[in-house]
Amino acid sequence: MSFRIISAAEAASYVKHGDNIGLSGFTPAGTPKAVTPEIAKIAEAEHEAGRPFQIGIFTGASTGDATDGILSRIKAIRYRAPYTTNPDFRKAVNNGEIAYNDIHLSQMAQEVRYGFMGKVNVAILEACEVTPDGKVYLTAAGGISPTIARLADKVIIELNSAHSKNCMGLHDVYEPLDPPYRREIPIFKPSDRIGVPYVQVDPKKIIGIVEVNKPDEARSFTAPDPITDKIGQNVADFLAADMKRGIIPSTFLPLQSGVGNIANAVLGALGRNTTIPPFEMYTEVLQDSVVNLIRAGRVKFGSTCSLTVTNDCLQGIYDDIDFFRDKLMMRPSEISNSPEVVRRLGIISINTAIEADIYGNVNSTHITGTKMMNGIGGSGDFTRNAYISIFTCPSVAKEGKISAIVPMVSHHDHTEHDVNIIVTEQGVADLRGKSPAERAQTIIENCAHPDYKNLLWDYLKMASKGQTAHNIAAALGMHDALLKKGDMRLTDWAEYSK
Ligand code: 0RQ
Repeated sequence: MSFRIISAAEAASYVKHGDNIGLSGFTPAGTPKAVTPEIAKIAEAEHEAGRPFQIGIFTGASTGDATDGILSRIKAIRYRAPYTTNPDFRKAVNNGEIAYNDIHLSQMAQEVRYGFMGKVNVAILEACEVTPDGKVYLTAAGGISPTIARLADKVIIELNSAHSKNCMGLHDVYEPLDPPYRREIPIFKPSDRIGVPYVQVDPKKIIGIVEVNKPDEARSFTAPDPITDKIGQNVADFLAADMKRGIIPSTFLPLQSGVGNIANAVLGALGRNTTIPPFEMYTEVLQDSVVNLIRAGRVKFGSTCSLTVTNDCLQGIYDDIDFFRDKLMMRPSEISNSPEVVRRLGIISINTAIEADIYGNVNSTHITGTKMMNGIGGSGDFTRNAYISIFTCPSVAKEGKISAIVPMVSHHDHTEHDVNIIVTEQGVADLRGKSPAERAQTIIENCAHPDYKNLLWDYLKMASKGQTAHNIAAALGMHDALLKKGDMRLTDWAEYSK
């Protein structure tokens, strides 16, 4: 079957008000970029004509400005799941304009299959190659593509020549059956290949191919600063010490690491610490630092959902594909983030907290309990199932006005039952095997910023005893001080003991 070449505008015309669109990609990597701005133009015209036009978006993780940015600015998004990082989308969510369902990334494909979010009307997949019998070779991410391609009524392919055809073969596409027929996912080491290198789409559903030449909307990283460097160093030293005392096997264990500047700095530090042997990654996003470590022989293999790298770095992989082909693999998010596989492989997970409380509960998503930052991403998939779960963050934010260590988190993403280690630039709190009282001592002593230590010790003194000591009236007092006085250092516990 030969497919029609259509314009992005024609492709967009198949998307109707009230539809749900499914997108390939995971982070801006591999996300379609040509059709969504055309959908935005239709929405704008419809709004000007006084007619409603809003859609739902199902995707792997965050997208770029060409999707979440453009569509949220013109109020064309009714519903979206999961993770996103776009500042305009964030504003719209926090203004109550978009129904945002922030779920674990491993669950996205299966919740779409289970029918929790409604129908997929149109799937848009970015590809580097399509064969006449409907084999779609994805670009820089696995995401939820196999599921949306199978469930959608119509499929649009963005054939993007900015991605080299050398990407063919880097994917391992596997979609589990749903219960009661689900079997084990047969991955026993990060490099195990269990599927096929393409997404099979029913050719009859492909309404056309949009030819595109647009690089991924990749974000660049700020260079590590002394704080992120120190956090990275602390993580590397901690892991090296755990290996020395036999908790981590001498062959080491596969690592997962989240996105962002801290994650990039942590990986850099791990690479430099040569007491840690060359290791493997079983992760959801792979950033530039890991690609450099593969080149340096410090990372032996990277299983990931996406190549969330800068465009130069991606081009470097494509140019050097003979070197990278047996060292990299991309998987759909329900496999890269599978709790079953994470538990089996004994992953060491490293994710980022917005704040942690003195007992080890972690908030990764909400500012002062109400405003969405990005979302939970895959951090929960890995944390609860990890061999060792680590959270990192600077001990203070916003020039010291905010402490990342608080008496009680203002929103819960990861509970004290799941969090093993907290690392700030101040030090490392090892919570394993400890009671809540012991955890509080360790976290305040090792992780809190000196400006906040006494405030936290004083909180503990005024807390009523129990398995988990708290003063319920004062537990969010530091957040209250931030909201009322603009600085957590101005917290006055006396206000709560009246
Ligand atoms: O604000 O942007 O105005 O400077 O949050 O913080 O320190 O630059 O760190 O870029 O790694 O982001 C948790 C948001 C951290 C991110 C979070 C402010 C701070 C700054 C960014 P500015 P940093 P990062 C991977 C797996 C989700 C969970 C996860 C994230 C901005 O890492 O979304 O790891 N993680 N998922 O000033 C107010 C606080 C704050 C604060 C930081 N306590 N109060 N503002 N900030 N702490 C994702 C995937 O699965 C794909």
